[in-house]
Amino acid sequence: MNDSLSLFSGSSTPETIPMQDAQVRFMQAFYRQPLSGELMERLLSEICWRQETIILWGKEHLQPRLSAWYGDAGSRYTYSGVMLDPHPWSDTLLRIRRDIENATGHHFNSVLLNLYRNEHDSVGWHSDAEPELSNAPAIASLSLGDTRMFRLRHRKRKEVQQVSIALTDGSLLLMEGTTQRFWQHAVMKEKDARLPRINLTFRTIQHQK
Ligand SMILES: O=C(O)CCC(=O)C(=O)O
Ligand SMILES: [Mn+2]
Repeated sequence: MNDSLSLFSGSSTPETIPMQDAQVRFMQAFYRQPLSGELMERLLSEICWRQETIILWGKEHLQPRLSAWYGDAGSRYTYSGVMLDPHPWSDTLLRIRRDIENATGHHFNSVLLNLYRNEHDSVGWHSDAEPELSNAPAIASLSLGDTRMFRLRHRKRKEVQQVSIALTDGSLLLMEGTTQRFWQHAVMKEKDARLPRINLTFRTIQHQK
């Protein structure tokens, strides 16, 4: 098994994470306290959080986290058998989207939010490669609240070292180009206690119905 590579940075300017077959940039201090804390509080109370049931190998499971989908009307999204019609943008989400669009130069028409309530919540290995996204999607991932480790592994080349990035409060991770095609990512359960964390992944749905 590969040792994972940990990358930490105190930088508020984007740094490129050196990875083969992937284009990943990270900005640790995209938002700082107290603004990041205010945004977290607003999202905790404003968002229509739900625990979805997903179907894996024909069996129903409760997702080990809460989630919600917001975006332009018509940006319907299917995720592990869950069909999500978006809620309309809130003022808080529009403000965050504007800041992220200004920083990245990408336009996003939807956002998937995840709430990890404690150390037991997680997301398993996957790529954001649903048919509604383009072949080379840009995905901007904002983290608020407690730090969780974001792990990446190459889908085909086992000899390529895994990457672990500590997604701290206020940090922004941008995945572009071939990242989803060649790499999977996950946020594992933790052994030690964790406070709530919200993650927002801004995406562009291609085929609007
Ligand atoms: O929580 C995270 O940092 C990642 C979430 C994620 O990968 C997803 O929602 O597709
Ligand atoms: Mn993902």
